[in-house]
Amino acid sequence: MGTRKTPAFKPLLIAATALALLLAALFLAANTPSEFVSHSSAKTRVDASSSIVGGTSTTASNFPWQVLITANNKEFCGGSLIHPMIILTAAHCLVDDYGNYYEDRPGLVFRAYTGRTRVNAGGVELDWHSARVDPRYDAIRTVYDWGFVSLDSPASAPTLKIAGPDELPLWEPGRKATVTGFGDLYDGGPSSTVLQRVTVNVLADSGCSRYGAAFDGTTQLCAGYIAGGRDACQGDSGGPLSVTGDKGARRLIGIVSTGKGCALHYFPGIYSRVAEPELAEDIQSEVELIESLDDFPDAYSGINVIGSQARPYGCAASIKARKIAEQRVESSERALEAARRTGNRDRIEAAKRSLKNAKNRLSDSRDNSERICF
Ligand code: 4AZ
Repeated sequence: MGTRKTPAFKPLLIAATALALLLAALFLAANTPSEFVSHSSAKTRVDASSSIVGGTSTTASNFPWQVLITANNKEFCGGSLIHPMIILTAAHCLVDDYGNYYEDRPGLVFRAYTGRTRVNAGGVELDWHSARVDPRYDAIRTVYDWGFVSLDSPASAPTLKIAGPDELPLWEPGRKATVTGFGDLYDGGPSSTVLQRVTVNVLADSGCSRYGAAFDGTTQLCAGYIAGGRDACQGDSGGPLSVTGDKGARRLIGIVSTGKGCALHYFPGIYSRVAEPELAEDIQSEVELIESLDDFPDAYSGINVIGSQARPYGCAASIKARKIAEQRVESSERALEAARRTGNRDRIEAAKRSLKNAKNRLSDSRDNSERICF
């Protein structure tokens, strides 16, 4: 779907828009609902590209907040349960390019599930109430590409919080993140029957420089590999880009949004930048608005969807290692004092060498925990 959004395509898009409107009207009049879905879903409205490429099969128990959204019982999009009564997904999974809600189209039935390892069996259906997208969503530029599905009754699955402002180290460029979904297995290929996961690198904006002005670093996050090979693809849209912190903390840092093809060299995936503190605050406000508009019970109102205090994976271990290194320095210092009291030159020299080693190790381990924790 990325190519469609490059500036070169804009004049064409305007002409195509008029034509598409006309065709859509004819199409709606002439087609059955199931054909309609297969031609208008988030999965097929874009250029040839795929879902999770280069990943491995996983199970819903590893990603219990993963949501599968189906349209007329076909895989349509992913999502994340961020609140017991709210799914966060991509805006482009909920509205068409003119801002019309798919859920309002006659003959189109949307369902959402958690707990599905296989695309068409198991799990729990969520009680779909109403879809709403961020008012700033722009289908041409794919900015602010997120929206919400409120539920009529709370889901029992655990939620995934958005990484908070004190958790920026979890997703700075260079960190590993995981993207999951039932999307296409390769560019233009079939979607997956089993939930897939793949590890990608969080990249600086410069990693998406080949997209030119089509990449917007204020609302989009670049993640994947410059070399290609592993990526989200069509049908993964709306699904979570998540990170694992220490003590098993999991956080949402992005939403599968767009890209040029899938897993192509120089074209990493583009995700909605939901953990950027300002944007996360916007999402929190939107959640609060939905809680009130939809009259959620008190027990499901005022819920904080933003996490705090999670530390990057490996930080706790690196701090333990540093404390041990500190103790080694202290005991080496005591050993040196003891050696000096004996007056034995050889013993003093040996103790000095081991103190020096211990200090070097402490310095390495301080650098290591700085690198991992901050
Ligand atoms: C899509 O069409 C799509 N490679 C999603 C993600 C990516 C490409 C396309 C990223 O929904």
